[in-house]
Amino acid sequence: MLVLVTGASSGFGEAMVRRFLQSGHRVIAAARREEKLHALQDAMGKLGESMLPVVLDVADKDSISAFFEGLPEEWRDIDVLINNAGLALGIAPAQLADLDDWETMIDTNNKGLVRMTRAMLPHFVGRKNGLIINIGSIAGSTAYPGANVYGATKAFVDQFTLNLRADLIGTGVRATNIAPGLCGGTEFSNVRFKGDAAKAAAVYQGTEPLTAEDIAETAYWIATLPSHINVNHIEMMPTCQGYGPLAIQRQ
Ligand code: NDP
Ligand code: 8X3
Repeated sequence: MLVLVTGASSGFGEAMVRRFLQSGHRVIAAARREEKLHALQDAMGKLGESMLPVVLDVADKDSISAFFEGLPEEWRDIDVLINNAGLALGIAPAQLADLDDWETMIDTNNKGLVRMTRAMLPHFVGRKNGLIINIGSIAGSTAYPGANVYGATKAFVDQFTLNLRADLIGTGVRATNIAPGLCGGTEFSNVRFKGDAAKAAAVYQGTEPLTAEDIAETAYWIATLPSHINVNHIEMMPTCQGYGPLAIQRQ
């Protein structure tokens, strides 16, 4: 298989690159931080020869065009697109949130994902085969304080995936949304709290969260299922995570 992973420079994306390479597949690893992609390639040793690191900013239309135009011929017959690049910025209530943060999340988690998908679809439909794995979140279905636009971007990812299923019926092209809950060991909370390491670490204190490897294993399982099976949606949480009561303001 040839797999394209966005957001491959850390966290889930990096773990996915490792997982697919370790099982003998080829991977195009895309992200903005080129040096991290090259470090990953070096760390993979001989397997790194099956990895193509490419700079890509999914929030930038021109970067996406340049990415696809620049792919070498032998790296164009992509089987699986994993739309993993994404981020949360801030946890402030909506009335205090930074509008630029909101726009960055929409540009990355939604516009970027949609553009990558639209660019790949003619290829997948033309060859009657292909798989799109989108990385959503439990924040797309469970409201919590401060999730405002981040959660909404992930709800978009879920419904977009299901609507892809509706449009792609009969084409042989599959689509899945993986919606994880609390997952540690990635840069997610460092990015959300803008480099405040103490705040980021507190999120996982006293928990046994999911790991990036858990998500990579799930993506790998979906990608290696027989082609007549489409997993529409998977929601996964660590055992230590559950649901709380709805908030009620009492007089
Ligand atoms: P990380 O911050 O570790 O990884 C995010 C990746 O996305 C990085 O490789 C980053 O690379 C890349 N990225 C961010 N913006 C862009 C952009 N504009 N263009 C291209 N790449 C970009 O976080 P995670 O691995 O935890 O998160 C991966 C995905 O999983 C995200 O979509 C996140 O919302 C989702 N998720 C995370 C959960 C968690 O608890 N960790 C739970 C549920 C979902 P670079 O900066 O080099 O571009
Ligand atoms: C990341 C999981 O619960 O922080 O999408 O929103 S959560």
